[in-house]
Amino acid sequence: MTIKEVLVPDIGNFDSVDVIEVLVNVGDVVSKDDSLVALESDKASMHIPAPFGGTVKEVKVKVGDKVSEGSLILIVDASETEAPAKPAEAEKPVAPPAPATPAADVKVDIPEPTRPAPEPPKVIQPASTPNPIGASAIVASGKLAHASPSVRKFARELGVDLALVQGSGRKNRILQSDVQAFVKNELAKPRSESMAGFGSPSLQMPVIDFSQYGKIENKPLSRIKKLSGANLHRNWVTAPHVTQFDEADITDLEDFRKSMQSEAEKRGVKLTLLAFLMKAVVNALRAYPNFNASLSPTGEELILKQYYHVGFACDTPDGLVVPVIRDVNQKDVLEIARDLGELSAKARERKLKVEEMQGGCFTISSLGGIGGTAFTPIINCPEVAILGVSRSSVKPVYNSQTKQFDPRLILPLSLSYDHRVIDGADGARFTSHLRMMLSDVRRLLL
Ligand code: CAO
Repeated sequence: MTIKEVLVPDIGNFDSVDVIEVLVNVGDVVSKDDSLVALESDKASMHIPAPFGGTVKEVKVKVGDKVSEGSLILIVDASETEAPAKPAEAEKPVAPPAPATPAADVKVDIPEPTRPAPEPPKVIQPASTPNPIGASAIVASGKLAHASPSVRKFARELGVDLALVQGSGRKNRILQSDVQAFVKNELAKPRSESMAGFGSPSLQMPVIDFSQYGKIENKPLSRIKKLSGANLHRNWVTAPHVTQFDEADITDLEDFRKSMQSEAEKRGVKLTLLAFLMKAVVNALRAYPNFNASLSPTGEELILKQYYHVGFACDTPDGLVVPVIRDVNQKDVLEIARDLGELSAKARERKLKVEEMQGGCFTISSLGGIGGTAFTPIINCPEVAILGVSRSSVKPVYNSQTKQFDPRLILPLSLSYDHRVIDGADGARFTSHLRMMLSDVRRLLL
């Protein structure tokens, strides 16, 4: 039997340092460089590695003891085990070289000054960050965690931000078991948010040289097209869309609009159907507040808005923009029409300010001036619904009183909604409400 003592090596200028973890027990077989105890002073924490392999015969320290250079830690029988030294850990932090300690042949392993961790990169976290153990686990908080180097390494391997882990050790020190419990807990959480990105299409389009089939020309996308393209794609992938189609009889409304036209022109305003649609939409939003809402970032709450800012898709030579008319509920149709004219002119002249495109609750996309019978508009997230309007046309509508078909002006409506927030029944109720408002101009102007 070769009995050897393991002493605390030169640990710099530290004296009376706390033993915060004892990592071995009597009877354990240790290899050279295995961590034996963890020490912590006010300024640093460090592990004491085994200077040689052997079997632990006695443990001379316990958690809470204070030790200094030369303090006896263990008695080890070094005769039976000639375990080879483990290769150095790849991720061991770089430590200042410890002075030699001939007396006990022990070196300081990882003197780690308790300095703040390097500033983590700021994460602008999209709601759909894919992360198998929950987004919170990988977002570095920048808080300093109280943990030993080995626990830090363990946490790094799992991608866990230690600042989010509650320590159960002395002085709230984070132990390996705390990290394991944290990961287990994260895995048990509902994955709605963390999995949001997993269903997104990740397949790349094949790269094709179209010139092999004929003459081509490359035309760069405008800045607006690139921006709106990315947003449209995100919205399409994130929100499960359903489109409800309906038709509104706008015969009387159109008569009224035309009768108002000359008066509007005197005021320098072009009174189009869109102004009336805005009024009808706000009325429907009041009746169905879930449409005037956004999902909270956690996906667990609905943020109901008590203001009524309505955006409208505007076709410009550079691409699609969505100016927002504020407080539509407080404006009459002529005021709305004036705003519409001014904002769409600004949009086409590229003079829209950023704030004039922000804060919308709901969007209307009207292709009525161009044509088409129906389409599926893409929701302008984080709004939860959008109304598409196609070209009105005269259709025969059966009149049950006269038992005849009457020619009526019918407006096609296409309401896309986020099915996470709105059920099909409410989608149909919303368009029915719109239809009712638009077919009776008196209600609309109330
Ligand atoms: N049915 C029939 N005619 C309609 C109509 C409808 N639903 N809506 C508008 N019109 C008529 C108007 O009355 C007007 O006729 P007159 O010139 O004879 O008076 C004409 O179409 C043009 O209207 P407009 O476009 O000037 O005015 P608007 O208020 O209807 O629309 C705006 C304004 C900014 C929404 C529109 O110009 C526009 O840009 N539309 C495109 C929106 C778009 O691209 N959406 C797609 C988004 S998804 O990619």
